Amino acid sequence: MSRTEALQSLLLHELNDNEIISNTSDLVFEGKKVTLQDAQSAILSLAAKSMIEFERHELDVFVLTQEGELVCKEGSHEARVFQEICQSMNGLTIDELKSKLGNSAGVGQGKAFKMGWIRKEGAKLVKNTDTIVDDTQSKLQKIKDVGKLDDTKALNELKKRKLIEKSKVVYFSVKKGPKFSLTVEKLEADLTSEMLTNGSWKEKKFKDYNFAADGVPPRGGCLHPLMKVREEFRRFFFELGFTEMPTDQFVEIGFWNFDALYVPQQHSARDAQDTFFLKKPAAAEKLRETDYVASVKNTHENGGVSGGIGYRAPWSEEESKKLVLRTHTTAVSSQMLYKLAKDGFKPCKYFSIDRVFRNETVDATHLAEFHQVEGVICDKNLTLGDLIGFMKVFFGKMNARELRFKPTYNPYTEPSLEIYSYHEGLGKWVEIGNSGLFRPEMLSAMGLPEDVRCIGFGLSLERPTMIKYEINDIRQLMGPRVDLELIEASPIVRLDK
Ligand code: FB9
Repeated sequence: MSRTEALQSLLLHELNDNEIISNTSDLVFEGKKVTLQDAQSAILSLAAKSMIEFERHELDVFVLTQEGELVCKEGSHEARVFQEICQSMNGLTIDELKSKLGNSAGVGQGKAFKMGWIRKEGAKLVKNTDTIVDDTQSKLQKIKDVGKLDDTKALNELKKRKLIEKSKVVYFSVKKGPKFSLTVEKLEADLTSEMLTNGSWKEKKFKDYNFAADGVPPRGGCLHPLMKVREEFRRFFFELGFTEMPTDQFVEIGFWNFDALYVPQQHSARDAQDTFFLKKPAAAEKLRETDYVASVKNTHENGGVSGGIGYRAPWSEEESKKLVLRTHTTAVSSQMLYKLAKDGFKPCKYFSIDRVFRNETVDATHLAEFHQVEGVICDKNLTLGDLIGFMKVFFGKMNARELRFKPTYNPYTEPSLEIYSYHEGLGKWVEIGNSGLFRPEMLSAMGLPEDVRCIGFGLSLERPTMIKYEINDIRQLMGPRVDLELIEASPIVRLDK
């Protein structure tokens, strides 16, 4: 018999003997008063079977504080002071009292004085009466027993002395229900296939179906904070007239991830310690855009028609056919720009926000993958000024107002600028992005008109998300250590607020 069943049978027998139970907390079970929880668990299921009916009652009572319990057990501070003084032959000094009673001495002697139990004689405290009655203790005992005291003055004084405090007592009164019996019928909650096959369901009693019961609330999905911030960025881009690039393919050939972007085949970014190369299949059978491939080869080797001198190194088609996990979504931008050249140039604005993969050592700010946010703007005769101007508009949307630009190097843009903004919350300048004008070597090889200029810029999704959600370890945001509660509880954020 489980504990609840034992409690239920105690209740039923109590009812059987006394018709009603006026206060469940008077019941004793396993030698102790029945707790509210116990009573509740036993009562609810019996009531559900209409074997009993019950009412819940709340009572404001006084309970002893920890100090109250101490005084109740050992006597009031003033009484203990009196006893100490009595035990001493010729009275005690305050310090002697303190050494005997600790901080009870202070409180106690004050009260004992007021009660006229002791008096001062020189430096000594001596008794001023022979016997005392420790009302405080007895009153506390009374309160302990019945939870109340019909002497409000005393109550307020005990409250003031923090020996008692108000508390709420909840208890149930119970009476027999229409289906009262001493034995609790175990009602089946489930009709199992086994009951059906062995026919045992015929003699079983089943719980009534509670069609009103709420089902288990469906654990609705929730957007990961990164996806919430991604929606913010998508909103910004659409508001600025950008078109989203298709980024649903993580695997690219080196040609689009590197060569089309004029990244030299000897560049360290193309080494396995920076890039994830696929093993099976390791390379594409062939490159489709043969003319374009030829002009990329030409440009890498001697500058092609870009006006540049190229890298003066042999360019290998084999190398460019290798399959990689894209290291940046710029691998998609290169394909969109080539398509733009083939379909006939017209001004355009593209953006992408998706995963990129870099073979980096994982630490609090780096994972082997992150989400790149990238924008590309193409039009005739765009300048560095246009780039800087647009960065102010773009980052202005997320309240990054005060921007600073620092020249940097990317293989596919020249000039290139890192963008910094002063972050009030962090109280420091934060690098919030990277940008540049795509190199003519890249654009001319695609066949884009000579006066077309393309601005490119990028940042990560993780950084702004970590700042917005005050997450300082990127592993709390992505990966096996993510705390799902945190994800579910994470509110929608507005980057522009
Ligand atoms: O996100 C970055 N910083 C950042 C962005 C936003 C932000 O909060 C917003 C104001 C509210 C806070 C910080 N960075 C780019 C800067 C640094 O964090 C940098 O250390 C790390 N970078 C990543 C790459 O790390 C290897 C962030 C990632 C990055 C870097 C460059 C590009 C994209 C992502 C790019 C590009 C590009 C350039 C030219 C043409 C096309 C694309």
